[in-house]
Amino acid sequence: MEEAWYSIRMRAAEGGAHETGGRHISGAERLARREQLETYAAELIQRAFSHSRGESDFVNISIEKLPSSILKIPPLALSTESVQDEAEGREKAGQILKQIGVSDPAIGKGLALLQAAANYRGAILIHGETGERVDDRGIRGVRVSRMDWDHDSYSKWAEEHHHFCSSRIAEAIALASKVSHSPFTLAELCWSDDPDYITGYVASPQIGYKRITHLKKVGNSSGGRIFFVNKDIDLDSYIRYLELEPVWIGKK
Ligand code: WAQ
Ligand code: MG
Repeated sequence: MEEAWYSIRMRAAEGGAHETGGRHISGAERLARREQLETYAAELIQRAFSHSRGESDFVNISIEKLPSSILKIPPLALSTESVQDEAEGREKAGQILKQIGVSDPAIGKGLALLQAAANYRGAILIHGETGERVDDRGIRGVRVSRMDWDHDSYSKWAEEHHHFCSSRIAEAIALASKVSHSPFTLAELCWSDDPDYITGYVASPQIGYKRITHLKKVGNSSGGRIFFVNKDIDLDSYIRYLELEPVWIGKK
């Protein structure tokens, strides 16, 4: 019998659980073998309690066994745009999104939403043409889950990209690669909600994972993710893919 894979996820908040109004502190998702679960759970607990956004007093860890066949998709290609400050960075992000085909109103809306977002644990989905929000998840957003790097592929990738080997970057590329793989995604815009991390990115199938060195000021706890979707979107199947479809990132 083939050995099973499990999805293990963590979400942590301060001031109570997310669902009772707690402030989102940290979250993470991994795929693991049965014998790795204890180690991963310990790492995730450690992460929940040592975060720059605050002191968690609610932590939820969930584990689910997955079906045996798991889709494998390649990582987006990485590149970096160096900018002087967040004004230049946001201008640059806007230019890149426009080039991908996102409309001016949708770009404006996306930037404004992220600037004001301080407590989302998931992404905000907006229409790439009208700029209207298309999901109904309120301040929770849509959490992309059940993805991880294939271990051998990650080791190779890390050798080729040794300046970029942090777990933060690895996780962001995994997420962006899964999101971009959907035909309903036009582009993604992200910067962290962690006050000490100011580099963000724009991603799409055509431009890959494009890092932008400043998208906010140090000390600012606003941030999040915007998925710009195209006009053919089937919302239910898109959200089902993002939340539920297990995906490995790596070379086939
Ligand atoms: N699904 C949907 N949205 C998510 C997920 C997820 N699995 N994980 C995080 N988010 C949203 C949520 O609103 C978070 O508050 C926000 O994104 C930021 O998450 O140098 O560190 O983990 O190349 O703080 C990108 C640049 C760093 C890395 C992004 O995001 C680089 C980052 P964080
Ligand atoms: Mg964060």
